[in-house]
Order: sequence, then C-alpha cells, then structure tokens
Amino acid sequence: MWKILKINGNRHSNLSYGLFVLLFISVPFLGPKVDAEMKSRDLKNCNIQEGSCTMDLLGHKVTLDIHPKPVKAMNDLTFRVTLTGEPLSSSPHIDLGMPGMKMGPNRVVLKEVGKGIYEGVGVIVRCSSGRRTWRATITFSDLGEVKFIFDVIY
Ligand SMILES: [Cu+2]
Repeated sequence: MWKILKINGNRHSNLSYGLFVLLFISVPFLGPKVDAEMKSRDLKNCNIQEGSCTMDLLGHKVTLDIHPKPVKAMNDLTFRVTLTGEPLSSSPHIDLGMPGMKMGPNRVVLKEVGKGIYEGVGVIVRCSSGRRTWRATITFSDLGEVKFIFDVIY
C-alpha cells in the first residue's frame, strides 16, 4: 500500500492525496469507536484505590468504599456502602464480577452497621486472564442497582 502511494503520489493533487490518506487512517478507528460506545457501560467509573465512589440512584447517593487500600485481590476486603435519604427495608448486597467475562458467582452480604451504612467482607479473586478490572453491582431490593467498575491490584 505505501509503495503504491509513493509511486503514484506525484500524480495526485494535495487534496485528493489528503482525502485518500485520511480515509485509510480513519477506517481502522471506526470499528473500535463503535465498539467502545456499545460497551460504555463497562468502562471504569471509579478509582477505588484513591477513595470512595458515589453514584446517584433515584434521588439517593450511593457511595462504595473498600478497605484496606490499596485494594488487592486475594485479600479480605471490607465493603462499605452508604445510602443517603430514607432508610431501606432491607440491606443491599454486592455481586462481584468482571466486565465482558463470566466469572463465578461472588456475592458480598452486607449488614447495616449504622443509619444508611452497610458493611460486609468479601474477596476479589485473581483472574487467570491477568485483567484487573472488576465490577461491583450493588443491588437494593427497593431501588434497583448501581455498578461501580474499578481496577484492583494483583
Ligand atoms: Cu476474569
């Protein structure tokens, strides 16, 4: 391809040459761009190593924090969820998984430790693929769910 461009380059005007090059440069980016948009729900939205993460859910603020930090796989981790607003009738739970991968079930059961504060202990396993991006889906039976996606340390 580059050899042909070089040979024929002189015969093209600057404009058509530019369009030609632009076309070939942009084509490889069209596929991944569409792909990235489709998977935007799987993108990282939380830097759990630096602090807690918060999302809105039906007018409530849901905050997730994980200790100890740095957050490492194969380690006992304390998951703390806080919810603003009206108290819930039952405690939420967390399902741990990986975006785009089928991992085994891994649920963290949470108990209310204060008003709107829920805690539980769980372990994030080391994925054999080497990927470090995990997703914590927090489900509230009354409200629905939020998903935090973050990197852990192996
Ligand atoms: Cu995995």
